[in-house]
Formats: sequence, C-alpha cells, structure tokens
Amino acid sequence: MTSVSYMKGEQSIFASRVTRNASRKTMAYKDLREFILKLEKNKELIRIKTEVSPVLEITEIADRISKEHGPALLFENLKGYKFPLLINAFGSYKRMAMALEVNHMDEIAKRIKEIMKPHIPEGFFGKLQMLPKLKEISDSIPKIVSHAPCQEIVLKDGPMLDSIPVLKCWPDDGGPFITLPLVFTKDRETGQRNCGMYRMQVYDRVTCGMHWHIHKDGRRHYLKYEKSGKPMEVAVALGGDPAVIYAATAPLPPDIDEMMFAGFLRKKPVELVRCKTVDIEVPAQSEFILEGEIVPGEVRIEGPFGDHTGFYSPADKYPVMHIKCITHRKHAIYPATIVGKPPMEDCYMAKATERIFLPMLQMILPEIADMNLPIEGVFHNCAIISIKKTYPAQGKKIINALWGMGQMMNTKFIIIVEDDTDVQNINEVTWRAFNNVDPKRDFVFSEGPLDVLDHSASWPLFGNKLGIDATRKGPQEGMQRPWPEEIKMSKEIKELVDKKWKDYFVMRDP
Ligand SMILES: Cc1cc2nc3c(=O)[nH]c(=O)nc-3n(C[C@H](O)[C@H](O)[C@H](O)COP(=O)(O)O)c2cc1C
Ligand SMILES: [Mn+2]
Repeated sequence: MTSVSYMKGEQSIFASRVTRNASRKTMAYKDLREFILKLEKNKELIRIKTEVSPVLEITEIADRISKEHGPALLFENLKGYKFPLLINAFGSYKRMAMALEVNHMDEIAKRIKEIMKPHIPEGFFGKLQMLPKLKEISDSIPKIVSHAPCQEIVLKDGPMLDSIPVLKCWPDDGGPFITLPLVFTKDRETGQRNCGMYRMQVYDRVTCGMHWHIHKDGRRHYLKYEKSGKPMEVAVALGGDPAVIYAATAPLPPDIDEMMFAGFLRKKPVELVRCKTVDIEVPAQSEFILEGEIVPGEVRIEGPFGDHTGFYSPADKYPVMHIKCITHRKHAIYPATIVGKPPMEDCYMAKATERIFLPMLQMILPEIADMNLPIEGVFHNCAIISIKKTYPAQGKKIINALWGMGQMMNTKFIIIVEDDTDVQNINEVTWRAFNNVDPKRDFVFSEGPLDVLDHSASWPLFGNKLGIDATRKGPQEGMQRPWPEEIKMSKEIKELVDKKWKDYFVMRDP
C-alpha cells in the first residue's frame, strides 16, 4: 500500500451502509455504531472486505496506517470469525475530537473550569444562572435501564472468548490480548464503581489475565477482596459510545465514577444495565459484555506484551478472570487497538487527557499556564510545563508538587519553562532548556514510584527522576549576575520592514 492509496476515496469504499441519519450534530452518540457512521460519513473510516487474520496481520496494517496518519479501519472479513473488528477509531486529533464531539479539547477544559468555579448564587437571577451548571451535573448521573442491546445474545457455554477475534498484536506477545476493555469493579466496602482500561490476555475460551497496574483503582478494589478472601465480581464492556470508552482511560481521582465523567463529556447520562450473572452495572449500549470473577490470590503469568513504550513489557504475575457469561449485541462489532512505537492510536487518547486535565492541575497549582506531554515520552516519561513565575524556586516547587499528584507521580522527567514559552513547540523548549540551565543549580534529582512500563530503572516501579528548572533565575536563587535580555527587534523597525517588505524583493533589472 502506498502512503496515499487509502485517501483516493473510491466511492465504493465509502458506499453508504448508513441506515440512520448520521448527520446530527451535537447529540451524544448512542453507541459505537453511530460513531462508526459518523467517521464513515466524514471519510475517516474504511471498511476492509479482504480476508485478514487477527494474528499479527491486522497489527501490521494498523501500524502502517497509524504512521501515515490514516483513517479508522473496520475489518469485515476475519479469518475464522464472524464478528467485524474496528481499530484506529481514536487514532488522530480529528477523530479524538469527533469522539468527544468538540472542535478542540480545550472546549471540555473550559466546561470543567466553569464547573469548578465556586459560585454562591444571590437572589432569583443568580439561581437562574446556576441552572445550566446544575444541568451539567444532572446530565452526568448514569441512568439504570432494565433492557439493553448488549444483552440481546447470551452465551454461557459453547463458543465464548474463542468466538471473538482477539488480536495477537506482536510476534513475541504471550498470547492474544483484549486491548480496549472497560473493566468494571466495585469497592466491596462502599459499593463505589470503578471503570478502568486494563488489557486482558486471553488464556482460553473462559479465562483471561487482568493487567491492572499496582497504582490503579481496579487493583485497589482487588486488594480489599484479597484481604477478605471473597471472590471478586468483574464485568468487562467492549465497545459503546466513544466518550464512555475514553472515560475508562482518564486518570480520574479514586472514587470519581468514570460513568459520571462520561455523562459529563457526552452531555447526556450513560445508560447502565445490571449484568446477567454478577452484581455490576455496565453500559447498556456496549457491543460485548464479559461477566465473571477473580479468585483472590490466584495469579498467572501475563505477557510479554509489545507495549506503548515501543518495547515489550516483560511477563509478570497478574490476577486471573474466570468468565461465566458473555452477552453481546446482534451483529456485534469488536473494538480493538494496538500499541507500539509511537505514534499509535492511544497517543491521541492521552493527548486528549493532557488538555482535559490541565484545569484540574491548575486548580491546585494556579501558576501553571500550559502542559505538553510529548508523545515520544509515552506520557509517564516526560512533562513540559510552563508557569507564571512570581517567586524564587517556584519552578522547583512545581516539580515537587507534580511528583506528588495522581498519576503524574510516575513522571520521570519534568521540564519547567515560563509562560512566554510555547510548551507545544519543542524547538523553543529545548532552546530555553539548553541555554537557561545551570545543571548543578537547576536540576532536581529525586527518586520515587515509576510506571511499571519504565524499563530503564534498576528495579521495577521505583527509580530516579529528574526535574529541570529552565525558568529565568534571580539572585535569591543563587544567580550572581543579571539575567540577560532576550533579543527582540524594536516595534518601529518591524513596522517599517513590514511596510517595505514587498518592495525589497521586487525583481528589478540589474
Ligand atoms: C489502550 C490502553 C491500554 C491500557 N492498558 C493498561 C493496562 O494494561 N494496565 C493499566 O493499569 N493501565 C492501562 N492503561 C491506562 C489506564 O487505562 C488509565 O491509567 C486509567 O486511568 C486507569 O483507570 P483507574 O484510574 O480507574 O485505575 C491503558 C490505557 C490505554 C489507552
Ligand atoms: Mn478510577
């Protein structure tokens, strides 16, 4: 395939299978199918009818398409399986914005900022002004329904996981992996729901691994079951409204319901239905639901897995999920992704998180102006932050604060610049960092928790960190000399040159 062949847009590729009106604008997507129709209508999705294998072949296709910034792919003809497979649906800035129905992620950041502003309404009009805000909150609360498309078909024996085209992603992977699962668990003491995206290795038709990392909410719930010795019920949803899928990846604080957050994102409550065999509610519009339990203390080797760092993460012991029941929609579509050397699909989900979560950081650290988590740093390895600096050592304060904050605690490198630097412009950031930094004075070395995927540290999960304060330094920070002025041309000369610009370059006879 050449780099542009998929863009030629033969009409037949996009031949409409649209059965519903896909032109509606700001209403939340009901399910994955509505998102697929929208992508297709916008020439952001290609249906592939050639027979393909879920063993490595789809990875190679999706990887090439990712590196070419190509479209979402719907494989309709999988060797040995009847279900189609969707991949790369979130794999660009544009599709990620389409998934959350915004033009830019900053629109969501703005809504979050608005909600977090403390407001005490005064009088009748003040209360009226509050109404839209209250509506945002009531829209967010999930709604329980009694009938759901995701339960149209119920499987309890016969074909189970073996009927789903789970991908073997990379040659040295320990097996096939479910890569876009929404894992639902409950806190056994408070009943609080959690939904996290944790990959699941498929061992056989009813058994898979549960790869929640040590710092995640799913594992926090699991530890309480382990202590009690009671089996832990788990339900896994595959597919659904893209806002629901994204919410499972969002680094929300513990005990904040991802389904409520999804309701906020889509401006409409998420519909949940109780599972058939476990006491857990799952999104009613999902494509598949896996129901089962984890026996406390049981572990099994999980991995290796070609991971989003671009390296294999090593095999390790993780809990095991025993599946008792699978339900699915008629003509279900299996959603998948592959991770590997960036850029891949998950990079755009993480870039959305960078934008959406900036206001939450700013609430605690108001001097933060902007943040860039460069794709090559695979999110836990590098954060570039700009600040409005008003006192000595404020750069170092931010470095230390971030190392204590939610999933930011795993960040290995933090670079701080001032707010006249565009953190999204890596050339500008490196120019400041290379020129502004005295290593002995401006480096902060520390140690602490690291992401389990960090392979550079001498031990798993723990290692060294570096903060680089690339802000301007004053005498109170040990600087013995005045900080130099940055070169800037005068306004008058700029205007003069602007005015004469065309004239300089008019071709004249020599
Ligand atoms: C495609 C994809 C795969 C992921 N796989 C895992 C995983 O296997 N284990 C894990 O702990 N986190 C994984 N994550 C990150 C979590 O989904 C993310 O940290 C989320 O906030 C976890 O939810 P929690 O805070 O409720 O635990 C993955 C994210 C994406 C986008
Ligand atoms: Mn959570």
